[in-house]
Amino acid sequence: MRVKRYVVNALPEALPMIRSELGKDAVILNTKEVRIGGFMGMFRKKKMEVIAAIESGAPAPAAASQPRQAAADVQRVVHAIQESKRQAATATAVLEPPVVQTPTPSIPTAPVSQPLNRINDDLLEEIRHIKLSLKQLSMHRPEVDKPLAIQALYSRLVQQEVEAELIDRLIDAVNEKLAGNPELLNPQDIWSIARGLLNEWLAPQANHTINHSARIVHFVGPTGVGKTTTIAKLAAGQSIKFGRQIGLITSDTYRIAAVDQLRTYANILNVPMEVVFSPMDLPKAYKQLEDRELIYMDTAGRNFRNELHVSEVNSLLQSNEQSETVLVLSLTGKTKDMMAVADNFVKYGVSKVLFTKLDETSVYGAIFNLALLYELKPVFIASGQTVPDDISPFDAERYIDALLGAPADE
Ligand SMILES: Nc1nc2c(ncn2[C@@H]2O[C@H](COP(=O)(O)OP(=O)(O)O)[C@@H](O)[C@H]2O)c(=O)[nH]1
Ligand SMILES: [Mg+2]
Repeated sequence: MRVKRYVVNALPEALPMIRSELGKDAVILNTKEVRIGGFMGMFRKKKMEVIAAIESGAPAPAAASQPRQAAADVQRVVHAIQESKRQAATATAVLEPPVVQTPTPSIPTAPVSQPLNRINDDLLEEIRHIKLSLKQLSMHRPEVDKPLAIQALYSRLVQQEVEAELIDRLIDAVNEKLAGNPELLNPQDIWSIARGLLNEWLAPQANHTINHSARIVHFVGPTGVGKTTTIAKLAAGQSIKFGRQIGLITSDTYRIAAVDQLRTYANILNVPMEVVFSPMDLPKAYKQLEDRELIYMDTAGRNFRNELHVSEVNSLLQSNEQSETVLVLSLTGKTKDMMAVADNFVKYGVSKVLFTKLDETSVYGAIFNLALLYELKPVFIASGQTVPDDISPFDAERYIDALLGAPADE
């Protein structure tokens, strides 16, 4: 058996070295973090030590690898993983009984210094590591055989946190369009094809606003996303610009400050405000505000990834009149969390979403993800703390431009 030690910054770096020096059947026996260099024990660099081995007599490594062989690399490592997995299973005889008794040349015999179980544990741990690295590798280099402009588009969308399935769908659609026009391979053309497709896909969810016929509009969403501030912005806009008779209700009685916050805006705007502590208080509040044309209702932010909280807030949203519920989400939130919250509210028939804090991020994928995957219609985008100015209706074309950014340099 040939054993070699590699010291690298991260495991994926070692894979091509191992492959080219020990061949495709090499296996990783161990990895550990080491610190090297430095001065008097300071400034030492964190590195990873990788021990790889190949059984003597295994096929020699292939000739020097081509520069653009990431896909082939991936294939080989997957093969190595499968072999290692099979070995681990066969050696422990726990996962499945050995079927083939003849030893495969790719699998190293256990070094005498380590007990077999420990090696198997290490191997399994390693496999987990490699799988993760491969996933990351394939996330970032998925289109190795594709033109650079397509790769750049892919990277842009990954960086914008567009969901993987939507990226794949878009890249396929762009490629389909290109099949008839292979000369359109420069970034400008690719970007404009992508822009066209994204606009087309977003169109059913674009150009919507809060229902004009809704007299009561509820705002729901996680804590701190900007519900109260948004209500103040919209109420100010409606009453100052359009002279509409607005009324406010808050059910956010978890925090005294939350009631005071909305009351401050109500006082500034000179509009009446009612506080409700439970669904039973609602009829009285509506009665008090019966002369109002439009009522905005603020609610308490909760952990709405928990469906129980969603059903709880939903019980507050009942009314006999035309009403609508707007889910408020902050663009600074994590896409996965937003999707979990959206999923819960969509079940209760919510179809409008309002995004806040555009000014605090340069990652916009969440809007597209929620529109395409949950059919949520973005109605407004808030982009700052100033009441009433920092809010505007959602503009799909501007949004897609921001999402795609400028075409990559050629
Ligand atoms: N940067 C930025 N901050 C915002 C925006 N909307 C609200 N905020 C701020 O976010 C914080 C929480 O807002 P608030 O309305 O109390 O959130 P709520 O808990 O959902 O009612 C406050 O400091 C707001 O000023 C926005 O669009 N951009
Ligand atoms: Mg609030």
